[in-house]
Amino acid sequence: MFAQRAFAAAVVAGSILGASPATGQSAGSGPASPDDARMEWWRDARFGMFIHWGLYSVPAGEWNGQTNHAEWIRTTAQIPIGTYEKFVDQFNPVNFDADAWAQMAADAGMKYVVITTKHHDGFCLFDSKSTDFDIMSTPFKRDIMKELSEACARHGLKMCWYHSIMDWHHPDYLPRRGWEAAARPEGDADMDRYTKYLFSEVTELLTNYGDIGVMWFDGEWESTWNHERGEALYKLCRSLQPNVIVNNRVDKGRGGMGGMSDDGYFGDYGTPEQEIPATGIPGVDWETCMTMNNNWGYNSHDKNFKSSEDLIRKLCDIASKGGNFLLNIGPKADGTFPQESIDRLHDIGNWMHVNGQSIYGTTASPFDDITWGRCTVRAGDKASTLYLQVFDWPKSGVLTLGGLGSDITAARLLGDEGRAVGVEQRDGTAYLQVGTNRPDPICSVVAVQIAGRPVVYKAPTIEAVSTILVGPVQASITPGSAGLETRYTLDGSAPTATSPLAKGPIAIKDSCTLSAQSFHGGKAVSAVVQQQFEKVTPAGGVAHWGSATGLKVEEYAGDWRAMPDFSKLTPGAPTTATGRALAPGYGKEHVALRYSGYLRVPEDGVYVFALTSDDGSMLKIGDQTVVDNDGLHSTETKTGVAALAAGWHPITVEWFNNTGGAELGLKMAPVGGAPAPIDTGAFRHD
Ligand code: FHN
Repeated sequence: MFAQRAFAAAVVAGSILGASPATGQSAGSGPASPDDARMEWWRDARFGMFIHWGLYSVPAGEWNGQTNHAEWIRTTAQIPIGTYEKFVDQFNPVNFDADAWAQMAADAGMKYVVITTKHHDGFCLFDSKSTDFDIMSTPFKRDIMKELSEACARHGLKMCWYHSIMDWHHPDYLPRRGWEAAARPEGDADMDRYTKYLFSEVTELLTNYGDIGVMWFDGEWESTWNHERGEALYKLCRSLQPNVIVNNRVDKGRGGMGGMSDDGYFGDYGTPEQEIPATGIPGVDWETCMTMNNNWGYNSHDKNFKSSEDLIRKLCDIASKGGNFLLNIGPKADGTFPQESIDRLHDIGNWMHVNGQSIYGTTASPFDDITWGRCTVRAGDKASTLYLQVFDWPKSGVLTLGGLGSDITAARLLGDEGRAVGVEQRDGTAYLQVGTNRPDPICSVVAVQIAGRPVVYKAPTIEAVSTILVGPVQASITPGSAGLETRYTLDGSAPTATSPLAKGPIAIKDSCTLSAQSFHGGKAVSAVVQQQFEKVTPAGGVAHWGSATGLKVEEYAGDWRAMPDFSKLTPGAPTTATGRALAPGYGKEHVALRYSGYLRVPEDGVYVFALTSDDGSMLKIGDQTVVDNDGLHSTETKTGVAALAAGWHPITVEWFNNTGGAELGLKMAPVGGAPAPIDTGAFRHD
């Protein structure tokens, strides 16, 4: 057994219940949006290397004849902790060469490296003062993080740390894995004590290895980690290195593998995993992390590597949506990269050497409907460059770009010695004479210079906090592109060149159809977009609303994958929920709760309700299902609106937890406001 050492105390917040609301400003960030100066290098970088390396590289995915394991092998193969610890004596990466790794990352065009300083198995790849379960207990006895951080500095790469909050080795971490609960009883395990240990490790990582670019947290999804601890950890990182960037997995706001955070949670960017958002997410920083094959950690049997073409086009796709690409390597136990990874890094590097300027420092495409490839932008007030990343080269030799209102001043290929490209523009479409010979079979880039910032013929978007209204609501119309005029009508007719200009919020006072369209030079240049608004009568309250404060809670035992029909079940003895939040505050599994009673609505209006849960949940007010957040999922928030008159309204909140994380929270606000937890005084039951 490896000793955990006494360490400096760190402030740790308390309970799971009563998560205090924070006022978010944009998804993926805490109460204060990330500042541009701190994010600048990361936004410019666009491309980084992820490295998953540790004791799990020794078995290389194989155990007892099974070959489908990887970095999770201690859990997926149910390896007892004492058996797993024996890998420490076998981990001796004699071929590890930090400079070779850094060189391969730099040659591939990557600008930062994120490595697992500690994965879920708890083993530290650095010389930790807080535990002996670290690299110094192996035959290797060298601080790999020290060597790699110095090599990254030599090669102009930002060193970044992955660090797992979840820890299957530390005696104080909870919950235990279900399969080993008997062999590893909880004893006096204490998550506050574990959190201090975690904070001491992070303090070492942000003190002893120079400037660190990103703290990449992971394993935040279990119920023992909460918003208060996430906030404290985020603030610890920033206090140690004010310029460090911290991903959103430090806190509890991440909604599943889609990776983006709800407002009000900490973390400077969203972390979609193994997926690329369908569209760009304007104003939000995000990074897709992805494996080259099927596994993060090394699996010697996993030969299902993505092609270099696929990886290069994914890089273009991600950059064209304004995101970063964190591409993973799973090194072998001897310290070398798999040859398949080396080959792909080499191919990507060759492409980046010619076309990297279409990735670095660019922003998302202003076009929605490019079919032949992708586009990135380097925008400036006086002039901008559109990088047309062409996957499907036109057989005709003429590349067509529709919906461009800007004047093109020049165009050239990034390959083929920068060959100039002839251009014609007619009625918002550009015809680029690229010729039939494409410079690169995977993706050829055409750099198109335009005057000023891009003007693109896109339809405007209509936004409103609610499309049902009791009193006036505000609608806003966002132009489809800078440089366009946006005109609107309220009678359902198509706007004309003399219709009102959309210059700010539009007050909607009655049922109507709002129509909007883009104009350029007095001509309509986009489709008409419309939104119906309906003035409704708010649902009346009830004459009897119960005398006891709080909601009645009935608990049911069962194994569900979706919300059960409670009318067919028998509950345990009812209790009362009086906490500010509805969080059940326990990690019970195979359980359902049904909260019932009455909700006080202060005045007539439309209200938004935000229901957060792991697993499924449902909110009903009166006979209306206001939020349906049902299903087996990690922490997710869904919202719904209801038009309610002042008074008391019947309310039920249903929730179930299958296994793993358990979470339930309900917030509300008048539409347009930030939903906040509901005070107990607003709940009554019979
Ligand atoms: O459980 C981990 C997994 O092993 C890997 O580290 C990925 C990388 O983002 N993160 C977690 C799964 O979401």
